[in-house]
Amino acid sequence: MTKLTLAQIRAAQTSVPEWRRTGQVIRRTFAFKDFVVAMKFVVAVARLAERAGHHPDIGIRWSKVTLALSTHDAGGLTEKDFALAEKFDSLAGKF
Ligand code: H2B
Repeated sequence: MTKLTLAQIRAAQTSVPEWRRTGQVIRRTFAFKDFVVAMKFVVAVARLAERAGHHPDIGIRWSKVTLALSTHDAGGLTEKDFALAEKFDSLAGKF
């Protein structure tokens, strides 16, 4: 996986507008009804991440889950991060 250029990152960001970028990391906070639903989402995120072989950093604060993506192996953002961000967006719609 090769690191995306800034122009490529900006183009990729248009497909995941709810994700905010800070440097070489993209992040989105998802809000749920309560802690139990948030945890169910986290388990589904874990399954998806294992299948993809790519794993987000996960922050849990009661009913809110923050996912952060970056490709450590490449030292920056890659297509993998944006592909996974899109999958997490559609996954969240099911909760
Ligand atoms: N997840 C993320 N977010 N970045 C990586 O660089 C990464 C990963 N590398 N999951 C993977 C695992 C790698 O270490 C293994 C060997 O596939």
